[in-house]
Amino acid sequence: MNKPIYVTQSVLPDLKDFVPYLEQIWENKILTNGGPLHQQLEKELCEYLGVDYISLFNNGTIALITALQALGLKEGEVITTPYTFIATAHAIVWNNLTPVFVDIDPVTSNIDPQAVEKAVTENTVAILPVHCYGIPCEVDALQTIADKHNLKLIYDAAHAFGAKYKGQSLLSYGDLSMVSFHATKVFNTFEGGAIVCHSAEMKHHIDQLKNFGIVNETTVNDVSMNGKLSEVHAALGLLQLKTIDQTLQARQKVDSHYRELLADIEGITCIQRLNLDKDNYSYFPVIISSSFSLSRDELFEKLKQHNIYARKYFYPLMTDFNVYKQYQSDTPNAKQLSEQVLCLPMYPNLSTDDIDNIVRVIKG
Ligand code: T4K
Repeated sequence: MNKPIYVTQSVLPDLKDFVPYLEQIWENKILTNGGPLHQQLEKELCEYLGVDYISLFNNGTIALITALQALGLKEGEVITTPYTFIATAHAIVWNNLTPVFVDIDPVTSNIDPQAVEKAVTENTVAILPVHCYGIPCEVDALQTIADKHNLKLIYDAAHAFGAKYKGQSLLSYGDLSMVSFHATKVFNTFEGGAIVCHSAEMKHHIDQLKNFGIVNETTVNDVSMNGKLSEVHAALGLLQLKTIDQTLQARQKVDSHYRELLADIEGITCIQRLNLDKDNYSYFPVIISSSFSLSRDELFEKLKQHNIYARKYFYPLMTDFNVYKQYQSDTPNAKQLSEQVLCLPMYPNLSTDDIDNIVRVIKG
């Protein structure tokens, strides 16, 4: 491969289409603090996603930290998955809460509700599942457990923008959902993120929390973050939203082309994206099992030699990072998947020729 192919490539609109937005910002002199473009993006996202309330953030991590704070979780255990990006666990610990890592369902790669149920103790205050790769968690089973034990349910839906499940946005489940608009995500605002919630009161509370906890000039109710999204980022979001459906269609083509070419390779399994009403094709994870001629790590290196930069999302497991070793638990499914998974390049502009070449290298 002459040019490097990375695991993803950010989607960007035509620069000339962005200029009028910048001119508007330069004219208004409103750069942040919930300006007109920020408000417009919140409105358009609610319409596009079919959700009632959304609060924009400067990134998904601050949004997730704030989501836990917004639910008043001050101490106790939060049950979560070890098979995720480090930010999921960081959000728990930033809130002085204790992460409890339980195993995943090896088919969906998401937290196993039975393992969650078993891990509930009198100290449990919340469940924090991840819709890994944009594949839905078992939302009904998790909600039942949360209701039964009076727990908060917060979804890390960083990968789930645009996905629909059981007739509604995947972001609409649980008490709160966080989504990421990072450069590497399906919908990006360079950096950015949001919390989806279900009442005007909660949105108001979250909006105060993302603005230092300020209520008015003389009152501050909480010790919280500056989580605001700037007008420039909001402007980009408005522009990206215009082409999001084309973006998703292009991703779908990449996904099906890969599946067609990889179908008959012994030892390589594409993770199934089951039961979605609308998929966003966030990632293209494959499992490299022992019947393949190379190990996962050998294939990773071989692809690299051909200038193809796949990624081991999510290896190491959270509990194998030094900072989380103290929370070690027995999660054999998560361990196995993290040792076998490889996310192949997946982005709308990945050409059919590039996919053919990637698969040719895999086939060796
Ligand atoms: N929860 C979950 C489950 C998450 O996956 C994430 C983020 C979060 C929470 C937190 O949300 P944010 O706070 O990020 O909004 C990336 C991303 O930085 C991170 O957002 C993402 N998950 C994670 C899974 O992946 P890296 O360290 O792998 O990214 P990096 O810089 O190696 O980029 C990968 C490839 O993407 C590059 O090789 C090329 C391409 N790329 C990257 C950047 C930064 C672009 O095309 N343009 C770019 O601007 O973490």
